[in-house]
Amino acid sequence: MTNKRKSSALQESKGVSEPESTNKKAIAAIRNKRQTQPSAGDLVKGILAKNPTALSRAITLVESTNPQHLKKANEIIQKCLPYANKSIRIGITGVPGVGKSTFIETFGTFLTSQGKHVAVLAVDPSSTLSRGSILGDKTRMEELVKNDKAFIRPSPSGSSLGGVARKSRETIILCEAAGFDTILIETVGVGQSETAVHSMVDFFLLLKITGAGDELQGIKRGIMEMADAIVINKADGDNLKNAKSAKVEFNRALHLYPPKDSGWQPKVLLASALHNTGIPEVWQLIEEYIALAKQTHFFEHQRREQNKFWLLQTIEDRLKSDFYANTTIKTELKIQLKRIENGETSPFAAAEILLAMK
Ligand SMILES: Nc1nc2c(ncn2[C@@H]2O[C@H](COP(=O)(O)OP(=O)(O)O)[C@@H](O)[C@H]2O)c(=O)[nH]1
Ligand SMILES: [Mg+2]
Repeated sequence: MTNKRKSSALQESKGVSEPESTNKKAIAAIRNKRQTQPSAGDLVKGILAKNPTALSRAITLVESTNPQHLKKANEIIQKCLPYANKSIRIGITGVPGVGKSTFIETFGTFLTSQGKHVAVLAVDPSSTLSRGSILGDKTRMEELVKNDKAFIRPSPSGSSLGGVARKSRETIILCEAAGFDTILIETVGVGQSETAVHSMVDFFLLLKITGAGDELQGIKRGIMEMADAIVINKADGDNLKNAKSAKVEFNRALHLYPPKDSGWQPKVLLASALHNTGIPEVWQLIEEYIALAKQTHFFEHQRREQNKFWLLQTIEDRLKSDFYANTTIKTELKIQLKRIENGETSPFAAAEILLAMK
């Protein structure tokens, strides 16, 4: 997604990392869309100069399926890495309708008012066709879309969650190199997407709303354990009273879990994304967490562990996609599937045959 109004945005501190003359050339090359493609080096210069077009174009390369584009994307990422990692990455999850997009609009706007530069990404493997929930939700992010200090990118398309998540991870690096110090990643609570997002953020926020009956019902197993904070959204109007009692209930539930590796005790807060209440308190809590995690070095430790995880994940994804893309295997797979249908072979014998093929 490119957004003209946003585009002017990032240029306020252009020329910080590179001499002005080289930047001008690089940016001219980037703008010169119709003719030659800008080189990886030009895009890197543009990103470091906080040029939003360069950032968008590099992200498009990351999201491409063309091997040439991916090669270029890898080169850009490699060059941006030394300038990345200087941000706070926050994951935001919750069931559809809980108010994630509204929350990001209000919270993101608050953060920019504090001088932060906010990049908003989404991990939503279900939105391959619609090009991302954020795009559809732009009405909920009216202010942030126009905001000079914000960059919003919808979910990348991809056939697998692993693919979508890998692209988002690389996009984080590019955003950080472009000077974004706060990364917000929205994820729908479907499939394993929240697990993927949890493994790429420093702080994981679960949004909840109060409903009828047992407040703890309907939470997928494991999500409570991942949360560093639960924000009960829509704590406004007639709902405020219910929200307050839900807070007590969630707090009690959180204490039943074993302590987290970070040593952090997750907290429950009330907020209204729509009426802008409780928002600074959420940021204060995140800052408290980051201070603790940095002091204990858990912060760096977690990022290192996440990098190891993503190395293995990338290998797995690649092996799998290479395997299924192989034409000999494709043909044999059809044959073996047919044989299984006819009861002529076992899944294990068929798998052996396929795995032995190259
Ligand atoms: N009363 C109230 N409504 C809210 C609040 N936050 C979001 N909503 C509404 O809830 C609906 C879903 O919000 P949305 O941000 O799209 O949720 P998402 O699906 O989690 O991204 C919209 O109609 C919002 O206006 C809130 O704090 N209070
Ligand atoms: Mg949304």
